[in-house]
Amino acid sequence: MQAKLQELQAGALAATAKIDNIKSLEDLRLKYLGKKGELTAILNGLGALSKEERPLIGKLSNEVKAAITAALDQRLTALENQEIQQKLASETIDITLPGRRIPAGRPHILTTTRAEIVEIFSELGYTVADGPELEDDFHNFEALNMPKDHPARDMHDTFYIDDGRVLRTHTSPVQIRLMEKGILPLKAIMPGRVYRCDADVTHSPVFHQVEGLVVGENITFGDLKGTLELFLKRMFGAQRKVRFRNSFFPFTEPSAEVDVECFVCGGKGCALCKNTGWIEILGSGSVDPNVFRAVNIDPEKYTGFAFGLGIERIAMLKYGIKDIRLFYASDLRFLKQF
Ligand code: 2NL
Repeated sequence: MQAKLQELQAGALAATAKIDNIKSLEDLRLKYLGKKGELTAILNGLGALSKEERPLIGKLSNEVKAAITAALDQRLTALENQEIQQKLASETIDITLPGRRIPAGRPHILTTTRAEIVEIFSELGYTVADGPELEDDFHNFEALNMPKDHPARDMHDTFYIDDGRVLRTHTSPVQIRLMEKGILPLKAIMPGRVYRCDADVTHSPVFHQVEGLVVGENITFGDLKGTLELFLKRMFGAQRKVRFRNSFFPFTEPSAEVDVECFVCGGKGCALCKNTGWIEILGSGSVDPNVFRAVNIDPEKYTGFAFGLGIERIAMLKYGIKDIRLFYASDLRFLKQF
């Protein structure tokens, strides 16, 4: 029995030394120390030994068990370390690899164009106002000298809401609301989103306008001309020629449309300016006395001027953009150019 135990220990230690992976080591542990293991069988059989033999073999069996357990544990630690070393060697991180660039966003070209317009008028002392996009008939039309049957309403391609309200067709209703507050004199611009039921390469059902309004005592058409000339030269360059051309709007009298020298041909005549050499850029005029009456401002005491321009139109002319839908298509190839 003694010899058998010593042989078992020698065999176990030799086998342990040869094991080269954790799985096989576990199998080996079961072979000797598991429930049905060889040493376990001997330990279970101690009861059958004689009284003299039992303590001796019992003691020796425990020593053998301790020796095998120690050898297995030691081998396990060695194999685990080896595994970690292999992992470290094969899974190194190459810290010299350049990082992935995070693409930087930028303001939309319409945002930049609006900001440029707002900046110029802010420097001239204008405040910036805004108001609702869902408007009532009074603020969008009636107060602007366009009664129910007025032919100019047709030109606005209005989106009507069931309850009689409309999606504002221009930012003028913001100016009406401002005048209703009755704080005079006033000098303000209203940038904002407007809606018209019309769509082609130069018209979008949703687009953006900036309108301006100045009301005070002794405000003249000369003030309008000086202000808009200064604005257009700041916006398009001091060299660019500007002209005022007689026009009509229901809410201004007299009215003028303002043209600038063609961006493509510089005045010689081309397809863009239809051979006129001029590009229409905004509408303007002296506030019609009927508009003042609608908001309880005395037209005998106060005068004023107003103007309106389309932000998309300005950006299209300035940057040669041929299709208005490009502004809203979120195509990075387009947006990245600005
Ligand atoms: C255009 C023309 C214009 C106005 C807008 C206005 C507002 C009030 C009173 C008088 Cl409250 N006028 N706005 C005046 C003239 C022209 O816009 O072609 N816009 C794109």
